[in-house]
Amino acid sequence: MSVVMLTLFMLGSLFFVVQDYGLVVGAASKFPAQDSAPSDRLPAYGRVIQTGPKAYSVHMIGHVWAWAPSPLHVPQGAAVTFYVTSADVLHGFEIQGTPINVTAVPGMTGKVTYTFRRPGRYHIICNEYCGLEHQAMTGVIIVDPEAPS
Ligand SMILES: [Cu+2]
Repeated sequence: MSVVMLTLFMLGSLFFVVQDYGLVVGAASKFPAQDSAPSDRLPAYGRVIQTGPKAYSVHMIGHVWAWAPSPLHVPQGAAVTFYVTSADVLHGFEIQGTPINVTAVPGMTGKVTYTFRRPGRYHIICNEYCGLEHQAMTGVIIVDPEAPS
C-alpha cells in the first residue's frame, strides 16, 4: 500500500514540476509557437528590441560569470529598459557611469530604464559577490553616436 501511495505522490510531484517549469510532455504544450509574438513567459534574451521611436528594451541575464547579451549596441539618446534576472545565484547589475544598479535574482525580473545621452562604451560589472570569477563578470554596452542631421 505504501509503495502505491509513494508512486502516486511522485507522479503528482512530477506533474507540478512539469506545470511550473513548462516542460513539454508529448505533444501537449502551453508555450506559444516559436514564431508568435514575444511574451513575458519567453523573454527574448540576447537582443535589443525597439519598442518605440527612441525606446528599446533588452532582457539581461546574469550567470556565473558573465552578463548576456554582451556586447550590445544601442543608439545615442535611446531610452533603454533593462529587464534583469539571474540564471543561478544573486548578481549585481551595475552600468558604470550611470545610476543603474539592479540586483539580479533567480526567478525574478528587475526593471530599470535609462537614457544614454552620450555615445561611447559603458561597462557592465557585477557588484554582488557571486563566486570565484566574480571580478571577471563584465559586459559592454556600446552607445552608437547619432547620425548628424
Ligand atoms: Cu558577481
